[in-house]
Amino acid sequence: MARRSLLVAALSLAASLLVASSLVLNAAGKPPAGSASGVGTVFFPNPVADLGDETLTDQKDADYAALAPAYRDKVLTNLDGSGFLVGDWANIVSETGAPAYSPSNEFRYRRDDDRFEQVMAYYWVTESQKYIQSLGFGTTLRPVNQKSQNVRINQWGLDNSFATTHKDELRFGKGGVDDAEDAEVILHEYGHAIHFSQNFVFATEEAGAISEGFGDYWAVTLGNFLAPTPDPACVADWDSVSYTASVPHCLRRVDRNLHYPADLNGEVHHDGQIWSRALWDIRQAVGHVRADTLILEAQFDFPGTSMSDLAAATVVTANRLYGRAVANQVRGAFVDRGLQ
Ligand SMILES: [Ca+2]
Ligand SMILES: [Ca+2]
Ligand SMILES: [Ca+2]
Ligand SMILES: [Zn+2]
Repeated sequence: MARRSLLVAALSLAASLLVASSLVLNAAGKPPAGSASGVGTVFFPNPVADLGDETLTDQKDADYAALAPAYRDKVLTNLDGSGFLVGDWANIVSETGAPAYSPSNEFRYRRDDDRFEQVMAYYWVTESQKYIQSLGFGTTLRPVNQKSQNVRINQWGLDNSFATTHKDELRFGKGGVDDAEDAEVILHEYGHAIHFSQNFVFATEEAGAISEGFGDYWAVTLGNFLAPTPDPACVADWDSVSYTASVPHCLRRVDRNLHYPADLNGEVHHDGQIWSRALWDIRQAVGHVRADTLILEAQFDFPGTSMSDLAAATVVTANRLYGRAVANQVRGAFVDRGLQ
């Protein structure tokens, strides 16, 4: 046994030397950022939507048999080559469990291992930024949150993930289903990070509602681009099994028939559903590439006034980017909500 484990150790040392020597070192002797790809096991976007099974429950973070088909291996890109989940577009820190570490960049864990959520956060944050850049942001258009986003996973008992400007950090808690086990929760929070990076001013309740609505929309637009599911308008199908009784389980939806201003009730997440429905209708009308480009472009430097103000700015942006026909479709979606 001892001889065999020595052999294994020697082989793995040789393998890691091989990996190290294949990296091009820069002047500081460190591998260049974004030099490495790897593989990680993730939910895509979450087990309830992926498997179409509304009976799945948290079961105290157990890795039970019905979840097995929901684990998918995906390529992790833009890693910095350190062996940690750190790279061009995401920097993952965890206060629960060990930090995921793999010199060969293989991050295969299940949900009962706290490192699984770290992989989820790295994958979905990185894919968000890659998608944004694929639309032209950072090349033909201004960059949007084009940096390594800090993410912290902690033991916080409340079921409430949040983005904070103070530390420019996304945080994911562990109430009910661990928040970062649902890609749509990660994407929602990344939506707030997008707003922070765009100098979006959170001056009013309506500005807060727009940000919540945009976060829900971001969860749905990117979730359904990468990982389409049969009920695309349902947000956080998996996280919400812990706190919703009715089926389908959804934290919120982006296709509710709410109107401005009659349906405003002063709660930002609720009111945000007016905004997210408008964005969803724009996406249905003009497709996700044009919708996401014009929506992101219109949000820069929003002074935090009202939903109708940002709706008007979005129509103007649509006209500038794509012409009158698309602008009229965008206006129509806002007219349907009472926002134009
Ligand atoms: Ca977990
Ligand atoms: Ca949760
Ligand atoms: Ca969903
Ligand atoms: Zn939010």
